[in-house]
Amino acid sequence: MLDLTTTIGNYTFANPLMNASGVNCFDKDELDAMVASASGSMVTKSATVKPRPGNPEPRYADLTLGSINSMGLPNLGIDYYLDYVATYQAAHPADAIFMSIVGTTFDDNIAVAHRIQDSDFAGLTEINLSCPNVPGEPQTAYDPAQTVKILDALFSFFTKPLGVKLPPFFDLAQFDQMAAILNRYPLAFINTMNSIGNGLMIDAETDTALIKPKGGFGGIGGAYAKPIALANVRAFRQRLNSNIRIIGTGGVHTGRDVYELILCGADMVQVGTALHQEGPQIFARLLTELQAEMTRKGYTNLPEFRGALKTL
Ligand code: RRO
Repeated sequence: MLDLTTTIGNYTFANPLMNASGVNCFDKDELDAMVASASGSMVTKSATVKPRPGNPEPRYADLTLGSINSMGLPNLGIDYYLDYVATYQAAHPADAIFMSIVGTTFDDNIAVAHRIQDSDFAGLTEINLSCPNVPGEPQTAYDPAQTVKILDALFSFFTKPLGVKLPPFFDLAQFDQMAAILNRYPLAFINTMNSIGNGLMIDAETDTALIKPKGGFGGIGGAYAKPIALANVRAFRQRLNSNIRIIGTGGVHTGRDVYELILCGADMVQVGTALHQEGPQIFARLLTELQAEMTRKGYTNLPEFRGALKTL
């Protein structure tokens, strides 16, 4: 029997798989489908203080090797998700889940975090510092000073387990700089990475951008993202304090993809584009494939190969 359990802080999960925020987690029906799936946990859609309709459609497109989206943070508001997780916790007291929160301003980030702090939510909170799709708003974590300002403010009052969702970084100096900042805080985890912001895809017949918002610019996910996600997980694992866990997200379509993110140092693994395309039954397939890969390599649990990437 293989042991797929994994931990973040004091929480243990039956397996490392979960959805990426934004996929299959908008409302009760989608979240209930996650509960019914083989995933080890789940996260709710990034929630703002008030509900938001998001950007005009079309705002998502499937691509040959992934997806492009500019959803624009459509969500039902923090109260909706707090209600959902309260009901969930009452029914599943032993099973931890994640709530994702986000603000489009500094004050809103703090306000929405206060709502979680003041609630009975007993799971893990992920603050999204990397939404690429709100017109006029930069991705917070690309601004080190703003990141410090938000984390300073959050940790002045937030006492529940907290992690940050990061955008992809591309330069080793950026990894050094961001890891040095993150290591200053009692973070339970980081989640790397969000979609690759502000890509552009064009319809070959009509020469038109595939999605409507922001002149066609949107976040790229799926197979396009995998090598960048592997590098981000690896680079942060090499730089972060060992007690900061890593959720690896980007380009997971097979059990081998899950295995490789763990090989780079991931403690949990999220599925975005492929979950959107295949539905929550993907988790059972990924678990079967992950177990087959572990058996092929002679491993019986995740710590045996976590971070064990070989280099030449
Ligand atoms: O809602 C979105 O447009 C969105 C968000 Br908040 C995010 O963090 N990442 C993404 O690809 N889309």
